[in-house]
Amino acid sequence: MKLHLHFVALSLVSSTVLALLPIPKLHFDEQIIEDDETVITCTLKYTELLEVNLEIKGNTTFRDCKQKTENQTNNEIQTIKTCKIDVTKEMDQMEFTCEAQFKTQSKPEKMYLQTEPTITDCPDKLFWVEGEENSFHCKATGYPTPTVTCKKDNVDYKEGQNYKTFRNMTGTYSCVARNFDADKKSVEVSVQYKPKVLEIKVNPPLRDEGDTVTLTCKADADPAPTYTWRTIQPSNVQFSPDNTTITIQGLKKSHLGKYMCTASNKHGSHSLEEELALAVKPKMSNIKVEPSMEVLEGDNITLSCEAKGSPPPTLSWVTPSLEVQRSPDNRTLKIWRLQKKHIGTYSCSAQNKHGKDSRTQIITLAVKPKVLSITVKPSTPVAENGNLTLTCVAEGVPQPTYSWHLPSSNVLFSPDSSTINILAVQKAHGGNYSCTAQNKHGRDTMTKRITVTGKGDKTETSITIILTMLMSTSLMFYLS
Ligand SMILES: *[C@@H]1O[C@H](CO)[C@@H](O)[C@H](O)[C@H]1NC(C)=O
Ligand SMILES: *[C@@H]1O[C@H](CO)[C@@H](O)[C@H](O)[C@H]1NC(C)=O
Ligand SMILES: *[C@@H]1O[C@H](CO)[C@@H](O)[C@H](O)[C@H]1NC(C)=O
Ligand SMILES: *[C@@H]1O[C@H](CO)[C@@H](O)[C@H](O)[C@H]1NC(C)=O
Ligand SMILES: *[C@@H]1O[C@H](CO)[C@@H](O)[C@H](O)[C@H]1NC(C)=O
Ligand SMILES: *[C@@H]1O[C@H](CO)[C@@H](O)[C@H](O)[C@H]1NC(C)=O
Ligand SMILES: *[C@@H]1O[C@H](CO)[C@@H](O)[C@H](O)[C@H]1NC(C)=O
Ligand SMILES: CC(=O)N[C@H]1CO[C@H](CO)[C@@H](O)[C@@H]1O
Repeated sequence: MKLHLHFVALSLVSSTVLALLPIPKLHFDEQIIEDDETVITCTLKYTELLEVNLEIKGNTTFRDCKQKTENQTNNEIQTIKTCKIDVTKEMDQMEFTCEAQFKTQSKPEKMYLQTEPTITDCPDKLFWVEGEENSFHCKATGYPTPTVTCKKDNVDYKEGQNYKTFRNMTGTYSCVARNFDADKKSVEVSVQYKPKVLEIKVNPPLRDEGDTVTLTCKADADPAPTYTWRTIQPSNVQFSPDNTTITIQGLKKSHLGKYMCTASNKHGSHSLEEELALAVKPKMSNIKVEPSMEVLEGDNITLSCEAKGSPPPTLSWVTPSLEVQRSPDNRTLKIWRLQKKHIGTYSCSAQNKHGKDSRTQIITLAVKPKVLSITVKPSTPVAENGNLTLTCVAEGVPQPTYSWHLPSSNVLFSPDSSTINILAVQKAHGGNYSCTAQNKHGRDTMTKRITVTGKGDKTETSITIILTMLMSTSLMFYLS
């Protein structure tokens, strides 16, 4: 039982091996005759070319042994070995074998030793140009082949890969070659870029004819750019040694216009244009009112507003009522048939990009004079030699002025002439006193009749003018 099992196992091995390894086969000549020579042939068929050495073995002497290999049509390769023997009587049933000695060989493979990375070819400094594609050229030796990565600000850049360059890539990178070990090197990258003109600064910000004006061009570039200008009057402007600034002494109208600054470096150039214009804050003169700022209802008036400045300021009005007529340029404002709602404060503002100025004007309602009363103290009739005061009260806007028509000129006037004083009234002072109040809008008159009565004699009157100054001399004037 045990033996049987062993046999099965062996046959299993043998059949597996058979599939893998070819077994040579021995052939004898068809007729083998005593004392003659015969050829023993060994063949080996296989699907692949094997380096094989066939050896025919038996207890005799072989001669003329030959081995050849030929390709069969069915893709088999056949190796044939033939040997000759001289047949003797004793050879009957002699056993022969054919032994195949194979020699097979793998493809040649190199043996690699594990070696730590060493950065070999890695420049200390790299100069890149913005917008282009660039890579770190950091080669390293080592086995397994190390990966090389350069890092800045937590961003990794792989060796050999191209990256679009931005100026923020300028800086120090730590390049690491890594397999089972690591090698480090720091690489300085500086990114250059073509110029960009950021601004042309005009100084002073506010400028008028005659001023000294500078235009300064500011550009960002690496390497630093050179500057050139296209100017209005090249003969009349001075360039700074580095061409960043041009100076105009005594600004004239002919200097005004467009100036262009160009900044260039080896990577390109960029230009910016700036308009040189006068720049003057608005300055206004007072609002003019025609014919008058005191108005009567129904009047037609015109308000006008003037402002200087550069660029020419735009004008705007704030009015008590919207029922006004503006000129298209807002310089004048007309009010037709003025009403009470038009009374109030008018303001005109002038504005340009450099500033603002404004003026206000109050429009008041004018009132024609009206004499309200002439009061007499003491009351009439007036006794001779007594003192007499007449006061004229009138209304009107503007305040009216007073004038009198008197029976006698021997009176004293108050400074505004509204009051007259007579000291020691005489008969001649009797008569009609007319007070006239007047302003530019009109006049009004009221008359008061004064009767002087004598002491005892009712018809005779003597007049004494007492020249005593009752009031301060500076406030009074005396009419003789
Ligand atoms: C058989 O063919 C293979 C390729 O098919 C060739 O390399 C080899 O030399 C040939 N051998 C002979 C003996 O012709
Ligand atoms: C660098 O600048 C580019 C473009 O402006 C931007 O896309 C990128 O995120 C920036 N990189 C870093 C690390 O700041
Ligand atoms: C300044 O500009 C002029 C032309 O505008 C040019 O000829 C000159 O070389 C420039 N100078 C410098 C220092 O860039
Ligand atoms: C104002 O103008 C109107 C129209 O022109 C006219 O009829 C009116 O008489 C004018 N008023 C005054 C007070 O001038
Ligand atoms: C005139 O003034 C008004 C406001 O008061 C403003 O809206 C308008 O733009 C001004 N017109 C001009 C030509 O400045
Ligand atoms: C009149 O006024 C004068 C000066 O003030 C005064 O001296 C005199 O007494 C007055 N006469 C009368 C009658 O009041
Ligand atoms: C004074 O006025 C009255 C009427 O207003 C008049 O009758 C009289 O004649 C006038 N007297 C004088 C002296 O003018
Ligand atoms: C193993 C074997 O058979 N050996 C024989 C080989 O042949 C010689 C003579 O030719 C014999 O003596 C051996 O016994």
